[in-house]
Amino acid sequence: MQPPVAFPFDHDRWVKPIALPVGQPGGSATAFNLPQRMVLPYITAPAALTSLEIRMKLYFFQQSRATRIRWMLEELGVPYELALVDMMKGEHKHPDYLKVHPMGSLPAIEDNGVNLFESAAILMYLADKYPEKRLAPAVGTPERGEYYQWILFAMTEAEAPLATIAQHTRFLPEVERSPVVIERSSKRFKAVAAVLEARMKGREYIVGNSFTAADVVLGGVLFLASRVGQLGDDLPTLRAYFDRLMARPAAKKGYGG
Ligand SMILES: N[C@@H](CCC(=O)N[C@@H](CS)C(=O)NCC(=O)O)C(=O)O
Repeated sequence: MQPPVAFPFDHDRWVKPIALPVGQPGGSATAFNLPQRMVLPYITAPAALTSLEIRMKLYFFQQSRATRIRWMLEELGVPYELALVDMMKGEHKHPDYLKVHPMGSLPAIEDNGVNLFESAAILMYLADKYPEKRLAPAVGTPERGEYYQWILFAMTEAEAPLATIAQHTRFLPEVERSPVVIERSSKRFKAVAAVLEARMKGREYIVGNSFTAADVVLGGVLFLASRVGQLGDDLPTLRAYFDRLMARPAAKKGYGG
């Protein structure tokens, strides 16, 4: 493990290094708006890599969808650095971060000059970028069609009501919360979850016979479902699938920090 390097700036305010064993993918945690020259010395990467070879920056906050991207990067074994955006302090609305993500949302990545946001888009991009890892079915195959189908189903049909429930149970001011909206969204999610429960019966993965980025997308959505109390005992197959996904070392890294 590399020891942190002392810097001539307010270390506690801006930099929270995440120590990673040498030889493991992963990288430093730095504030998003630090000049690059200050960021590079923090990188803890496989011994064979120099810091200059790390090109993947993930804008990260532990309680956000950025965890799914970290999970994916860990699955891929791609070296990366974390640029911490403290949402509790409102750093995601900082003008510097708005240049990265025009909505001021997480996650976003910078990959060797390519700036991307939208978690599912990032996951699909990463799966395609490293075809040798086989985390996406080949283009033009039936499995590829199903891959798109389940990713979009997860993001639009499943995550939308869950995000609404999260807003009305956690994030909105009390006066703006609506039990009616929560009830309606919960009903909608139940219908969606029933489809997923039926799909997963007798299956290990959501698409084909192997783990793909679609499992990361769905795993991330089910993580949200579990957090807002929507992954109940009435969904035993889905819960077992979720548990299997969360037991993966890469997922533990993404969600455990
Ligand atoms: N559809 C987007 C949703 C992004 C999103 O809403 N992220 C949350 C954190 S998980 C956020 O940044 N919320 C604060 C905001 O958008 O102002 C994605 O999947 O990337």
